[in-house]
Amino acid sequence: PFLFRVLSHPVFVGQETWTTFIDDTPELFQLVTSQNRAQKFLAYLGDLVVNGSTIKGQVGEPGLHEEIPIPTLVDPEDESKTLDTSAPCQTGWRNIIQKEGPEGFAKAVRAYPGCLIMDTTWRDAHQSLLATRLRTIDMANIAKETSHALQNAYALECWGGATFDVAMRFLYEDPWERLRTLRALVPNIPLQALVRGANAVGYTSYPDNAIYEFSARAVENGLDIFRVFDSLNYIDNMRLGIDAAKKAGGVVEAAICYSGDVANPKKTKYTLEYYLNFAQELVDCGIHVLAIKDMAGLLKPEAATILVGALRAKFPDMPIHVHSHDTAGISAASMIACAAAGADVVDVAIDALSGTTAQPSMGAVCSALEQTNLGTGISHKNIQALNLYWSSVRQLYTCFEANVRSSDSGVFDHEMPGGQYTNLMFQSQQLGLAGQWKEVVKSYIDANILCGDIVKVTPSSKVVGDFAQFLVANKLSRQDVIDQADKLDFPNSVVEFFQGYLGQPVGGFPEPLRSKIIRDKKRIDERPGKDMEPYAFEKVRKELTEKYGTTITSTDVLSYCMYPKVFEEFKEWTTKYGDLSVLPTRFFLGKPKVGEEIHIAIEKGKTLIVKLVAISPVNVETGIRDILFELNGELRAVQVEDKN
Ligand code: 3PY
Ligand code: ZN
Repeated sequence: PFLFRVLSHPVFVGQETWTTFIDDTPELFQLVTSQNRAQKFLAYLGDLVVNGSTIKGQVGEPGLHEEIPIPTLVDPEDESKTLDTSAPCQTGWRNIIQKEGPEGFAKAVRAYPGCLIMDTTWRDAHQSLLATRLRTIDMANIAKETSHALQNAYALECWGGATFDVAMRFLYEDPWERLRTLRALVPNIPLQALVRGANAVGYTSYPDNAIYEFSARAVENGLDIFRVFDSLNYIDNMRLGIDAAKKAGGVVEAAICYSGDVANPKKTKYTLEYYLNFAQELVDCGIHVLAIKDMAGLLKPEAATILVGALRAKFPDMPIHVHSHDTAGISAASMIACAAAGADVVDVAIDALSGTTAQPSMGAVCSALEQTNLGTGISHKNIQALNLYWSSVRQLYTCFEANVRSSDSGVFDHEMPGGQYTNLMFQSQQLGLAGQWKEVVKSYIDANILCGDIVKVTPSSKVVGDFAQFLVANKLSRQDVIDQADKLDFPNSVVEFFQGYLGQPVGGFPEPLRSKIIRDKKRIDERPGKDMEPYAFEKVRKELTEKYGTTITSTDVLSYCMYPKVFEEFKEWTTKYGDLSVLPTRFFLGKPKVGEEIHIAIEKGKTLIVKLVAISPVNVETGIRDILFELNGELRAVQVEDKN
């Protein structure tokens, strides 16, 4: 077939045989010597064509192989008219941040008569459903329309959490570039990030100056709102994250991570009183917004009414923003209860990326609130229009679906955060062991009890997850651990947690278990990053510049500071293939077909058109295939080793 296709291609008409035309037309086969950008794209595409995608976590091909049409929006003032979305919308809540600063913004949010929404589609929704694999291009393609449709949104959550790590590690994208891209396309809606307090966007403590530098650069690159949390609700870690975000000029949303059930008198650790006291400590830090971060989706409507009602009464001027997950299937009802109890903002995700372990559906929550006096100011028709786009995107990313198909009220018992639930479920499905999930759940509950019933969210949730897997693998019961704690070889993350490397858990560490687990290792009973040496940004920048050339930016140094190894691999990849973030996802993850055209918008007004022309048979001696492309009408070839 190769011979036939090549020879029937117009350029080759007249060539006699496959074996001579390479010799006769060497200019067509200048193999990957030129290191220009286009050639790097071809190198990637050639590899993809021959060997398939190497993106980690991908199972199979993308489920959609057509271009996704961009929907038309209606004018919310007169829905019979269409809206011009050729340029981003310029008006929205960000104008208030820009004019009146974070305090003015907080006042305006508090004074808003309805309930606002934050859209989590660009961060938590795909982190919870699609292993955080959503690429920048699929957000950017709908960003202008989003700036119009969600003009009245409080914020778009688009950064932080696991997206920073995953963008670099698995998608080979620069997370800072993502922020800049989205900022340019959405000038009017505040952009929000989830930051892990003293852990920023990592899993461990960093030196204080790294947290300050990170926050300052985030604002400089377009971020408006920081949702700061600590995975143990440890106030000393929180103070650092809050102060850094504040000094950077951001809106500081400090989050209470929600565990237990305030409506259940039998749950005595995380009580209403506990939350009110913790909230007071946060408010005393001079925050702008108070968030309730229900990372597992435990907050039932009655508890929501109690908690939000009490916070509202205690802090009448403080905007309250609530976040939940729909794992049990109750979160839309809870968000409506929160709004009724006085919350100013609730989190939702576009319908197609909502539900189960993600946030409740935007269309559902907005429609329900519209029938009350707490309307969100978002047009239902336009939500539907955006959703059309996102239902196609969800299909495109089927290769990262974890197949969590239903609600699971078991979450009220095991309390796994949304993203972790999907992750662990996926792993146990991959292992193919029937009953494995039940084991994981039981051990997760046991591990949490052994840790002292802690707040579970990244990174403390990882400790409990690792501990649970350790229990499953070694067939250990809770009692076994207690009996053998001084001899067992615990996972590193568990030992470090007990040492105090994440901070101090609510109520302290369980003893004597702590002492038995950490033995003679260091014991930390204060903020773990407190005495860390400042990060040597300038020195590192010089070293990286020497290693990679002159293009090391201050944000590169931060990426390296948070994730040194991941950054190095990212640089290696981009040296080889260039910046592939502009490659449409169906050609980043899936093989193009012969004859198919790929449009790559490399910069404004500059599009490369690549067409796969032919794939040669494998050379049995070298194991190499020649892949022939047309690049803007000119033939180019690349050689690829067939690894199959
Ligand atoms: C994260 O830290 O990534 C989270 O989403 C916590 O919920
Ligand atoms: Zn979440």
